[in-house]
Amino acid sequence: MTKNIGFVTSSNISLPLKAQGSDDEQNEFEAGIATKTKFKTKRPSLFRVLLLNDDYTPMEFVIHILQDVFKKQSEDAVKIMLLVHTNGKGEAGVFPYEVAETKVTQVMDLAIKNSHPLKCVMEKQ
Ligand code: TYC
Repeated sequence: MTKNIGFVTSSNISLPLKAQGSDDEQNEFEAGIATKTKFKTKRPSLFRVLLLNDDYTPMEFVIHILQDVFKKQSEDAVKIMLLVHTNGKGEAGVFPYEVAETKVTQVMDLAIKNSHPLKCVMEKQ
């Protein structure tokens, strides 16, 4: 489909410029009216990935998870682990749905493989 987004002017002639657009704009194009489409773009929803505290998972394992899965620097990983330990839960990161889902799966797989009860969940921000 074509739409008019302006005019090319050369001395005394004006030509409509062609671009993608709606039927209305096609008609406007044919009528020689300048229009411009504003395409609506939706930002993807974000999801918080949370680690939950428990009494048995070693602190070192949680720090390792935060570094390996969530790419945290060691000092940040220690801080987050201690926040989870103290408050019961804490944010490991914020991601689009599919990335968050992958991180949760990675954490749960590693926890199970290492026989730790560590839980990881995601929630819409
Ligand atoms: N509470 C655990 C301990 O004292 C440490 C821990 C921290 C476990 C964070 C889980 O998500 C967690 N060993």
